[in-house]
Amino acid sequence: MGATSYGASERPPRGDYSRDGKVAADYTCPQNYAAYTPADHDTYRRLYERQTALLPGLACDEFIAALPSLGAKNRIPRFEEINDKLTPATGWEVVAVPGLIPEVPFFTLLANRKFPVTDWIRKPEEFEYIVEPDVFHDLFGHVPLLFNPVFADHMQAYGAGGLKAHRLGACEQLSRLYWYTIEFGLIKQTDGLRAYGAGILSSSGELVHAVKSPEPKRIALDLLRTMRTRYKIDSYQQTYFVINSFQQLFDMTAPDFTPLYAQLRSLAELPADAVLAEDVLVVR
Ligand code: HBI
Ligand code: FE
Repeated sequence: MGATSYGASERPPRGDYSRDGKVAADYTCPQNYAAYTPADHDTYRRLYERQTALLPGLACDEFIAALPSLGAKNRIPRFEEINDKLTPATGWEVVAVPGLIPEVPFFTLLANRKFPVTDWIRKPEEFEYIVEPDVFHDLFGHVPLLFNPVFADHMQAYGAGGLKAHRLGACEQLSRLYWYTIEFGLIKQTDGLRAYGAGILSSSGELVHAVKSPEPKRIALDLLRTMRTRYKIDSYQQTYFVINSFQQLFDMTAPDFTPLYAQLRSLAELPADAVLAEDVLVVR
């Protein structure tokens, strides 16, 4: 492959990676707060307002409980304002990056409890959909659950696991686990299915689709099954994987994955809409 991979695609990412020499070796940079226009702050306000109206009955309880810790609703928050609360809570720190960054720097930041947040925001005409993560996706989608101690520990373990996967040449498999949990995961609550994945929680259309639509398959999370399953980056998921709790996700992913990567080498990859006889289907 050769080309640095940025998330799920090889094309050079959007964003200014030079920043007049202010991008550090670990890809972090100062949040360019002065660069935000009134339209940028208004885009954030409108996205935040629309998304929070959708959350009841669709977002998991832990997310709804933690969201107010994100702070400002009617403007893009300053990252240090969030860190004033986040770091004492779970030791995590939001750090600004110019956009998608290569896998090893990404995993290294997570392993050190630093969550990379793209600091630019989509243009008003991209209000409905944007392919690459912007500040709204990263802050609104990912940061609230970093206030949850069990999820925060899982994210740090994921980063450490990512560095090991890189050494073993298993990043593609592990990125599927990331995709189907941290980005597009569902959780079963006593009062029904809810979303915890950032890609779902930050999308108006997919939040309803993932939790309520009869179309997609919903399968109990199984590490081998999930890491075999390819995903799409520019359409709603055809399959969602479901956990019973964050503790279950943490416990399932705590052991060393080396034996799993060995098993995966003899198991065929699966299309995003595959259904296997052994799948434990979850009903809405
Ligand atoms: N970079 N900034 C940023 N944010 C991500 O979510 C991200 C990334 N680089 C790589 C990546 N995600 C995925 O490929 C992970 O599976 C590694
Ligand atoms: Fe994301």
